[in-house]
Amino acid sequence: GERTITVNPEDVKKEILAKYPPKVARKRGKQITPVSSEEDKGSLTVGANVRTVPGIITQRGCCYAGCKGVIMGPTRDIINLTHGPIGCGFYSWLTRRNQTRPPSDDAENYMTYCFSTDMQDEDIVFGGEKKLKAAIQEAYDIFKPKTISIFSTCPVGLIGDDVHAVAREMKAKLGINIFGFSCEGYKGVSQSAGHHIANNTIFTHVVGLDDTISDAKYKINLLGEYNIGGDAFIIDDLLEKCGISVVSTFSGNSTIDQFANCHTADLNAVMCHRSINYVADMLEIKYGIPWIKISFLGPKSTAQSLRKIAAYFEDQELIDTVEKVIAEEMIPVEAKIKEIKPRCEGKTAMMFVGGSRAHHYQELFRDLGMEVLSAGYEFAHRDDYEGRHVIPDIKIDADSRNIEELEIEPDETRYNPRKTEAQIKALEEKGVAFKEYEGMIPDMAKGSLIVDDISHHETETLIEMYKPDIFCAGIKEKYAVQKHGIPMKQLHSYDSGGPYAVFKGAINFYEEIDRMLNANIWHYLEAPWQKAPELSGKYAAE
Ligand code: CFM
Ligand code: HCA
Repeated sequence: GERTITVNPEDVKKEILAKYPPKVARKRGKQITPVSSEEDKGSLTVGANVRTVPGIITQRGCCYAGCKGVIMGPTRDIINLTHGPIGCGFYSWLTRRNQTRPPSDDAENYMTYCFSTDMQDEDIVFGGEKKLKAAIQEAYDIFKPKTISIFSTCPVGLIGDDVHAVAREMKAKLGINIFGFSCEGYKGVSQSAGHHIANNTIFTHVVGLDDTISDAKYKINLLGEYNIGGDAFIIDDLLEKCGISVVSTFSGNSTIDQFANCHTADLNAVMCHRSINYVADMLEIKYGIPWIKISFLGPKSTAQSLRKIAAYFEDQELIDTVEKVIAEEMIPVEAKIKEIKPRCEGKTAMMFVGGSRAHHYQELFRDLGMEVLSAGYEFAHRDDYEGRHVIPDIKIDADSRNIEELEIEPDETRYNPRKTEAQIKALEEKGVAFKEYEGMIPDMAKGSLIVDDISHHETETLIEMYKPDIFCAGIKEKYAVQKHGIPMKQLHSYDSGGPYAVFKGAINFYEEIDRMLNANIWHYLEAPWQKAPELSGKYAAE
């Protein structure tokens, strides 16, 4: 449709930066990118994955959240034990809406439990290892789990507790798999560091332990799908309908045995690249399993992803089944768009979420004829904006599972969308594989603004200048945005809604956006001083 945004994104950027001290303005300026013309999009950059300005009120979370909550949280049968004061364990208890479906009532399911060592002053002063051992023993005695994992919180790193030594000792003692994560909250600049630590640890301690190969015909792993609001359930249903088997999902509704067996899949389909690209790369380098980027958000992306998977297997029967399923599933989707689009067309949205959804969800809004005025990630890296992925030129020792070298943070040799054709050719000759991975930039319209690691002040300025019809982010932003009289949809937890993935979920999403945009309540939300500006002085004085 028509993509016309009348606000000048350069003006918005200027207005945002005008309120900052010069040093902060210079730093933030690199992370705020106006899309001023369609032609120049190929040369745009977005500064990302850098330290947040202290005190700026960021959306970001911590390394522990990325490791314990995001990657390991959706696993069902691992006892995830937080080593730290009770707050970290308590506030990460069931706050992410990942779901699970144990095969029977007596199957292991620790999802609803909150395990913590509950460190006290005494443990901080004299060390917490004794308490950690006791907690592991207690969890083992009560639940007899197959696996226990330990998550380090900030004080653990500060006082020097060795969670890995404790894990080794208790593993030998109890004879079950026990491993620790050095995911102290302060590490790195965001949740992103926690994803990397979780990926490396699972690869080191679990992947490859079970070599049983199932006789399913088309075996894939679904990487970076966390079953928020039941998304993974309906993705599984759709894949099953196509005859595609999922060996392991990282990590929605997953079990430890699935991780252990994931290296027997033929293909890795990567949904959220940001959180799980490390596992995808390691599986490719160590086991030769290729990965492709897919997305099951939006009917077009879903269809394209199914076709990509089918094309990989080069099997006409699968290709035909996939086409049949797409044709069938598209009928109610098209009917729903036809019904709802006239009520939403021409309206505008903004989305500031995590490391992939601020891009993936744009398609669902465009289906309704809506334009995205501004978007950004909390903690993604430059490749998630600028695209192109380069497989690292690092080899793994196949026998020892030594992946130490992959601790190296991605740098210019690994991700660099700005490589010249000659540089790409030279790298390809050295055996470095290039992946098709479109970042956010190609989808952003002329006149839009990209903002990485957005702050509260920046959010308010965007709302005032662009006046979006709907705003999408997380729980911390929800009520501040609604006080502007703008409907706010959470794209992390989906509020209480979902699933939104694949064809069926798209229908749910369109209905939800229609309800929110066309609810009358927002028109009543006007403060007295918005009608009569002279009152603002009176209210301020009171
Ligand atoms: Fe990937 Fe996620 Fe996201 Fe993410 Fe997250 Fe999440 Fe998110 Mo919240 S793994 S990057 S760290 S898609 S928890 S399921 S919603 S910020 S955009
Ligand atoms: C996290 C989890 C989170 C938080 C969501 C929110 C999630 O980053 O620790 O702020 O509303 O999706 O649950 O991203």
